[in-house]
Formats: sequence, C-alpha cells, structure tokens
Amino acid sequence: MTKKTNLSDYDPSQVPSGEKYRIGIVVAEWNREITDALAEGAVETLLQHGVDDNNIDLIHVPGSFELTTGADLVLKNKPYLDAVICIGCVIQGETRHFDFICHSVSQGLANVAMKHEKPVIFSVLTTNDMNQAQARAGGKHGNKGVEGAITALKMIKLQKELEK
Ligand code: DLZ
Repeated sequence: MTKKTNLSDYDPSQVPSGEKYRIGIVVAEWNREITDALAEGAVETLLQHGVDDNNIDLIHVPGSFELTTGADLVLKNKPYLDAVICIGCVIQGETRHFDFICHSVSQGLANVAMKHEKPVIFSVLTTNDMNQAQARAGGKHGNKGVEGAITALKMIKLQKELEK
C-alpha cells in the first residue's frame, strides 16, 4: 500500500468535526479479534473528531455476509443516523465462501447506501490470511477502522453541504 492511500497516516486538520453527527457501526463477529480492533480504531477516531459517545450506535451481526442486512435494519430503524460504518474481516479459505461473501457484501452495502441515500462505509478486510488482516487492524498497514471513520466524517460533510 502506498503512503498516499493509507488514510491511517492522515492529517487530522483536514477531517471535518463530527460534533453534530450521529453514526452507526455494524461489526461482524467472525474473526472477532480483527473486527474488534477495527471497531476500536473507528470509535476512537470518531471521538477524537468530536463525535459524542452517545451519538455512536454500535451493533453486532454474526458474519460479514450479514453486514448488508444489519446496515439496512439500522438505517431503517434509526433514521436519525448520518452514516453507517460496516466492519468485517473475510479471510480467504479453501472454500469459495470467500468469493461469495466478498461479492455479496460489497454489492449489498452499495445497494443499502443507494436505498437510504446515506453514506455506508465499507470497512471490510478481504485478505489472504490472518497476518495480512492483523497488519491492517492496527499493524504496519494502519487500522482500516480509523480510515472508515474518517471516510464517514468526510462523506457526511459532503452530503450535508450538497443538500443545503
Ligand atoms: C461462513 C463464513 C466463512 C467461511 N468465512 C467467513 C469469514 O472469513 N469472515 C466472515 O465475516 N464471515 C465468514 N463466514 C460467515 C458468513 O459471513 C455468514 O455469517 C454465514 O454464511 C451465515 O450467513
């Protein structure tokens, strides 16, 4: 990964304040050691950028496949949320589950974003093995949960500016 695309090395002054934002986080329980680290990175980053603790709604779903339904249900039942960050970790195994899950969740989350007209952030690691996942969940490639949080703040600001 190049430095330019690694948002974990970001400039905090370029990130919008989240003081008035309400954000949902949907976390898959599969590979929980990784998804918990990503969720922690996301929550810490939101708090650092002014999001009130009470304005972060965190829910869990069984696996990454369920992120789509989870995000849809969250936005349907909590319409006050400005965005949802979806966190998962799919590790390539010997079965074709990997391909089916990755395809389904990426397409599914894009559909949820269009349906609800809200930013839905894809913070799903899709790696060959556990080492690669650890490197992206607080290791040498940063923490993709941090990047998801920054992306959510930027997208909410963009939406609010365009809809003014
Ligand atoms: C079944 C499955 C497999 C094999 N691998 C993963 C994975 O690496 N990461 C993940 O988040 N979930 C996995 N799952 C579970 C599916 O996402 C889903 O929960 C089940 O297929 C039930 O719908």
